[in-house]
Amino acid sequence: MDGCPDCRPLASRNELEQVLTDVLDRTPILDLHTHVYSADFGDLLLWGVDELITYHYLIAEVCRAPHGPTPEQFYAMDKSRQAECIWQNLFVDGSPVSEACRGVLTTLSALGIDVNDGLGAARDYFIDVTVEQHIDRVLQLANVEAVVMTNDPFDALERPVWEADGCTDPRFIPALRIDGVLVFWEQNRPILESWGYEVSGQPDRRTFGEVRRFLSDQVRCMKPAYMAVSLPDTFAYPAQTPTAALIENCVLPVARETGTPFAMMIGVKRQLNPALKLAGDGVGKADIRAVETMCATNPDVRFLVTMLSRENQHELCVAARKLPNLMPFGCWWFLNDPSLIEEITRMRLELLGLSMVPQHSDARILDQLIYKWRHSRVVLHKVLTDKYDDLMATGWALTEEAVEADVTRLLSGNFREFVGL
Ligand code: FIX
Ligand code: ZN
Repeated sequence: MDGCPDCRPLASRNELEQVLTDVLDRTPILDLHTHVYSADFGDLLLWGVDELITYHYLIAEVCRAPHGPTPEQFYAMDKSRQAECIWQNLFVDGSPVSEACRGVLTTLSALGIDVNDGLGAARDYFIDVTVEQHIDRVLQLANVEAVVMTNDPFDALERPVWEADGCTDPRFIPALRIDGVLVFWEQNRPILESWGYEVSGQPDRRTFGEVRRFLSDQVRCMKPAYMAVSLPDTFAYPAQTPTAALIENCVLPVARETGTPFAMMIGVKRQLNPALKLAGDGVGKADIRAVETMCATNPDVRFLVTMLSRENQHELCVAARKLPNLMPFGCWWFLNDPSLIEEITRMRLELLGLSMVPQHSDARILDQLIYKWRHSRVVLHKVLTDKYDDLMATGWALTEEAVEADVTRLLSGNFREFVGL
């Protein structure tokens, strides 16, 4: 270890804290689930201050404000007026202490905007900014080397992009989103038929073959890191449902044949309040047996799983201890808050060590990558400091080199290795 500064054991908690700050800041992230797009996808890529402020998390919050609008009143406004309404109700009429409000401020500050100068000043910043410049600046400020998109083959705005040159920016990695088949089968089956896939109403052997052909065609076209679906809290597997039948007869065979992992995001209580539209979904505790059974009976398929309910987190960790083809990931949606990220990350490190992916951003607006990762890095720092301090207390010689290797695994390496990137 002589002469190698990174190989010398760290001498104290103070030194550990400094090393962790430095390593977490400089280690680039591969963000494994987002709703952002490369510039190839045009208006599908949301960016800028009005999009940032009208994020659906803040729509739900403004409709609770003492003098806030009803959902109907809010959605009757144009985007600019919506942003002003949110700014007035959540940032002026009260302190913006919620995670989603704080995120707006973290992002604007990082861009060099004085958040005390109001919405107008923030808008002025964006007047001369191009989307290409902003992509470069946001990824650099967030230290994100690549993001995985959410690519829906049924999205009318996306399809022309894939029929042309597809995604040309290697920093944006495709993911094939298949809710359109697994969750909205009845609605989309006629569309599949119109594209030349002979799919009947009831999923039967012929239909399964044609759905497999559709999925394989999409995998060939997009070259996705994984196939993904968001499933309700009531999801059951195995089960006598179209979703379970399509997973068993179509998704899993294609995952096996193409070597494409399957990502499940489980626990949404869809449209708890339909008036809130995209902001109207809730959360429910799901049945971990669906995950356990699917992973246990398909050991040759790799599964990325995140669950929306806080109450599912411990059993997901225990299931992952038993099933090496199960990779838990992220603190999703209503769990993406410092107190819950801390609880879940501590639990995962204690039960799974480094064999998990602690976080994803789920960013819907490009700018959010800045705050979602700055906030998560702070919590990761807090948890890793305690865990490494406990390790050092045993006499273990912890080096900066080891910390670097661990943090790289957590922020990109585990995902890359699991999906074969
Ligand atoms: O299904 C999903 O990908 C969810 O993440 C989204 O539907 C959700 O609206 C979201 O953005 C949560 O953060
Ligand atoms: Zn998402």
